[in-house]
Amino acid sequence: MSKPNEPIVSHIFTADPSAHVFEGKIYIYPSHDLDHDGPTNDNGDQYQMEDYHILSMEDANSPCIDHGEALHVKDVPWASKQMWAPDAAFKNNTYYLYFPARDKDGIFRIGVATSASPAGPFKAEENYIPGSYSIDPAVLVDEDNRAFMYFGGLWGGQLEKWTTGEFVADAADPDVNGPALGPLVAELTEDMLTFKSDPVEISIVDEEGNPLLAGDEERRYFEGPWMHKYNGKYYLSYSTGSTHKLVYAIGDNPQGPFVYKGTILTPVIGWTTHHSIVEFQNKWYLFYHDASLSGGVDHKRSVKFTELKYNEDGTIQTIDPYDN
Ligand code: FUB
Repeated sequence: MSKPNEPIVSHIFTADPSAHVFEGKIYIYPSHDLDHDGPTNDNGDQYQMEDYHILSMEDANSPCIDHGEALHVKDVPWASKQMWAPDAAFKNNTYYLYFPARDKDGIFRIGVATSASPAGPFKAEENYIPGSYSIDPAVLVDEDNRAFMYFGGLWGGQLEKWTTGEFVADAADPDVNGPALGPLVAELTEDMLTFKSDPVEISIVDEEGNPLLAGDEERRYFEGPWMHKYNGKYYLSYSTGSTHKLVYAIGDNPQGPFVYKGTILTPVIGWTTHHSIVEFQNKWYLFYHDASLSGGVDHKRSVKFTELKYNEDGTIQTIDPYDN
């Protein structure tokens, strides 16, 4: 049986869960962490994932099923390594798996693969999405059927290397007193396989309308964007990376701007934190990961979930992952 705040599976290490309700069940699209003891660095070389396993749960109390390997890097013609945090979407009677990986030049790009089933297997397109770069795709199919991809991650995710519009391997970090880099958003074409136009940077501002600064590590965007809607508002949530929190900002438009609101999840065991938010059977759930099962090894993580609650004004109640 699945239980809140416990690993939903323990036979493999899983991370970066993107949860969706498809065909009346909860489907979880996680990264599959490899169990290795190689070195760790700020470039994220320890995150050596090679494939994806898709998980599902009939409901929040049911056992979690592993549907097996859904896509392997060897079957992605353009990719070389590091199949990082994926997401999935359903449109045109097709399931789409979006995933970042390094291309043959070592540059992170975002690819797409398709399937008739939410559990896969998925078949990858020949090339990555033209104009895509960096990591952590999250896709919202809005109520009007327009689809948006949110993506981008600092450090190992290379986002700060793209500020000129080209990849600059030795680009300097953003000035700590200047605006922080936001995540990117791109509308997807009707067939869900390409961007309609170039990605644009999302603005995240404080309550006074001032952009969050790059040095504001408690609140600024780092990686792992997620978009959900609640009472007609758009909620952009993300990881603050170096301060290890999941935080959120609210806006009226899927492309922003978004006003910073607060913390969803306080730090978990392990360096990274990454999540998704999904409504299922009239409750809201936060899917997240930590490294407790491996005794705190950053790249051996496990997906967990817990209920997420809103206040009457639409703000989210902060969750302590270890307050059971
Ligand atoms: O899992 C590899 C990377 O670690 C993800 O892409 C990031 O969001 C972080 O969780």
